[in-house]
Amino acid sequence: MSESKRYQGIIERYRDRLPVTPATQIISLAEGNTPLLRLENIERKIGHAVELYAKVEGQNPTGSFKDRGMTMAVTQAVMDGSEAIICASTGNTSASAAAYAARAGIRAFVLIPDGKIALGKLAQAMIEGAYVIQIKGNFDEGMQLVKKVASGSPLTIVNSINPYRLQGQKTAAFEIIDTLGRAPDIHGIPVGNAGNISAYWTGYSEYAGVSPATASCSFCTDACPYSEIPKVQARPRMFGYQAAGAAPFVLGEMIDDPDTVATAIRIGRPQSWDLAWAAVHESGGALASLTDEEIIQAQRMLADTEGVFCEPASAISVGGILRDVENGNIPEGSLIACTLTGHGLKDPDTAINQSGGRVIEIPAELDAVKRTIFDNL
Ligand code: AN7
Repeated sequence: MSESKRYQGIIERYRDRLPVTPATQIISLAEGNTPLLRLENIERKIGHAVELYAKVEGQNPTGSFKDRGMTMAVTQAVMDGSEAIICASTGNTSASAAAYAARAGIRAFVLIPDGKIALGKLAQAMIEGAYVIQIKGNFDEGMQLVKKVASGSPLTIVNSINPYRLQGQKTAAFEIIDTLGRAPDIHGIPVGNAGNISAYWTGYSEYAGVSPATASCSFCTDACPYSEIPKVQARPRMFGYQAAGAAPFVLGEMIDDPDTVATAIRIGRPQSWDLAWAAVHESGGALASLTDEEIIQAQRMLADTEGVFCEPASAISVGGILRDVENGNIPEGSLIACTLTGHGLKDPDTAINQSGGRVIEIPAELDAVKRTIFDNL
């Protein structure tokens, strides 16, 4: 097969918009090129005239959007001669870092919070040969430790504070525009460490030919400079959603003990604080929180209405958007894209516990099978 026809990942596809040269040795697992699925059943069900799409990022090589950033960060780390990468992670970053380190033939050290990591993610990091370090603490504590240990060392941090991560992740916005032929009116996205919302905003801004703000906006107030910047039509309004127990943006301040069923976004001290505020304010968007119950309900609805199984942290985008459509914050006629950040199989425990579906146990006899089926037909 001709190499030029084989899909080779986001760096190859968007190399003119990424920090690479012809000499760059790309470390890729053919990430990106994920489906933009129209959620037709949900559209019909809600009875509002909106066009709703999901960018299904669970279909990336390690099952989350992190792969877009990781291909870029690990490619750069190897070009810089780094022999090891390190990250703190609620799970997906560790799975992705481990995979790309394996692909590159370098070491990965991952710090994960005690207990609160979904089983699938742990399995990935372990089988992919990472040094999995479980700390008696949460993600935010892990992040601080990573920064300290990496400082002045040959380790490359591959959390989203590494600017190459956001460069890779911005390609999801490119793909959405390339698929739709235009930018959506609204983009809904989960917010944890806040790298992804910032990356999407960069991507949308680049395609619209404008630079996103880089100045700091440390707090959401009426006097915020970003609220004065005119909205560029070719960019969507960014709607970010957090879990109610881990919603520093909604509270307007960092928090110490985040907690939520959506363990991926159990983060109280987001690293991309200023960039995320800038994205929301520049775009005329909003930040809101959903309860664990609303999150699980959205996860279940996506699965049993559309057949799309995403993890709880991902479902928050669709749950939040539908609530904002319902309460009029999002106008009728809007074209909306939501990012479903990670695959549902990452967290089988939560799916089974919350599914509400029952496994029916019967004897291995024809009569019993018949009765069970025909009673429920
Ligand atoms: C499924 O893996 O932070 O706001 O360490 O796994 O860019 O942090 C994961 C974050 C949303 C939030 N959805 O994205 C990690 C980690 C899923 C995630 C987010 C994460 P950011």
